[in-house]
Amino acid sequence: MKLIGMLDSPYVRRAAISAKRLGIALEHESVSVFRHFAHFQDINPVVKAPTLVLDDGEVLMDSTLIIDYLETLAGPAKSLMPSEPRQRLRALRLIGLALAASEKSVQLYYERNLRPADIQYAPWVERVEGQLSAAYAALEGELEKQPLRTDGSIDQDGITLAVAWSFTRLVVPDQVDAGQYPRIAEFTAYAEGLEVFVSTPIE
Ligand SMILES: N[C@@H](CCC(=O)N[C@@H](CS)C(=O)NCC(=O)O)C(=O)O
Repeated sequence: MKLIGMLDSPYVRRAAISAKRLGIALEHESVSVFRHFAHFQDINPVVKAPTLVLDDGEVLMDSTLIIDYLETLAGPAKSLMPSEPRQRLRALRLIGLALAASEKSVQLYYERNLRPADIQYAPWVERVEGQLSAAYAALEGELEKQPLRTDGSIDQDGITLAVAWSFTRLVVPDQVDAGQYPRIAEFTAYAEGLEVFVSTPIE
């Protein structure tokens, strides 16, 4: 199976790291949705990163759905998600917030880098900035209530959170002050030191 997309995408990176944690070997092809648009179209006409190309040629997209499929292949014993309902609810909440933070960072990045400055719409930008701050404030509050484990392992909630924070710090660093979100920053520093993260660097 081949994972298509650049590791500077938080979605591609979470899928790649999850595959490693699940013990599933994936080939990786770094194809950019912008610089290699035509080549990406040949693989997946919808041009969404990540795309997973199965050995029989079937094409799957969306990181959460790709991870769902990889989880199914790996089996429940290797799952990165808790099965106990309360713990699962919390993991899902963290993942939802971290995915929203990723999405809002992507939107701000596209707004700043793709849309010409003279047609940028300030109220939209302010709205997205507020949503991004709200997502990280909620995540910081969740970590204050209950820290994520830092015992050398990492599950889906931690992967998605750390990948989101590293991405936001890379593409819109002015939006997030590490001092304002110390628990997120500290957890991400832990995650980025793990072998699965080190071997899956942001490109
Ligand atoms: N919900 C999707 C979001 C994927 C996504 O938006 N990826 C971006 C790259 S970071 C992309 O494909 N952008 C190209 C486009 O949407 O045209 C996921 O989790 O995979």
